[in-house]
Amino acid sequence: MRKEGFAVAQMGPVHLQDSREKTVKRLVEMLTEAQSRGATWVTFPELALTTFFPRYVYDKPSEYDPFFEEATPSKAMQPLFAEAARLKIGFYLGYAEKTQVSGTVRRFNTSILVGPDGSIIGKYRKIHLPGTIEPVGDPEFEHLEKRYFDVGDLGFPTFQTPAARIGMCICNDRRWPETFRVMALAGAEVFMLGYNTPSRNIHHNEPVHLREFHHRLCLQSAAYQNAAWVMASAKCGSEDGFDMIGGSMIVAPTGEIVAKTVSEDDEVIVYRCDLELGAYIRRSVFDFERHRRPEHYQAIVNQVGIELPE
Ligand code: CDT
Repeated sequence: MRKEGFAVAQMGPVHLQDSREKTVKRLVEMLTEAQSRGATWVTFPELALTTFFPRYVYDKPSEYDPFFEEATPSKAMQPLFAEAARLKIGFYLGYAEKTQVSGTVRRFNTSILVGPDGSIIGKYRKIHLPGTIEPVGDPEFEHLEKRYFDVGDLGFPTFQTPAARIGMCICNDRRWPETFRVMALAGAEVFMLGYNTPSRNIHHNEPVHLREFHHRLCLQSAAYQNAAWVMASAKCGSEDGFDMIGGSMIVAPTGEIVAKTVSEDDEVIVYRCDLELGAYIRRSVFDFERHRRPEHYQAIVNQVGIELPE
């Protein structure tokens, strides 16, 4: 057995007026709890330092730049980095990143993986950005990630850590099976992801039980079909009146949910994950080397939309 304690630290709402200082204090408290309960890794949510600002319409960079971090670690993140290094615990953190790429300002919906020694192991920039560039005109359904963020430019990298090979993705990425298969093909044993999922579907009105069902469906199938552990962390509850689903969870490579939050508030769940369980499944039913047939999967990389055969 190769067991390791993993925690998921779910966050309740972060309101527009909440300071970064107050929010990071909440993260530090959960990190401390996770460590005291035996975890060596913690997964925090997407855009964990601020409210989920893509629900609001802003026109000028001067209006939306205050939600972005320009350094890693930024000043706001420093107490979290310091405490994690002191406790020797690694973490995944989602935040809005403003940077320069080839002399041009770029903004990404980003996550970083920080090792138990406080060093940055790796970075991921969200690829499947949901929503629209232009406002739809109804504040209940506004979701403007395509307006504020560039499409991630780092692919789906995986990182070897002392505990396991870890892959990262963010929220809407979990609805796309390609996300997880690409990481699994690069050896990921654990997928970490943070999310902010509005209780209302941005495309159409849908009962909230379906929002939660689709969330579980994606995570459980990703875990099972790729023989990997999934750590999924929500920012949830009502942010200034905008509801988001909770349901943070840890899913085993069998597809079973082994730990799940019950609140829509700050809450830590911990599970001692057996990394050998995934390894066994990858040697049997999902032995990619023996069973995959990529010569029949070409449409997946050659096409974006549906093309009817002649
Ligand atoms: N943050 C984020 O990516 N939210 C999306 C909303 C899409 S609604 C179909 C999500 O997938 O949860």
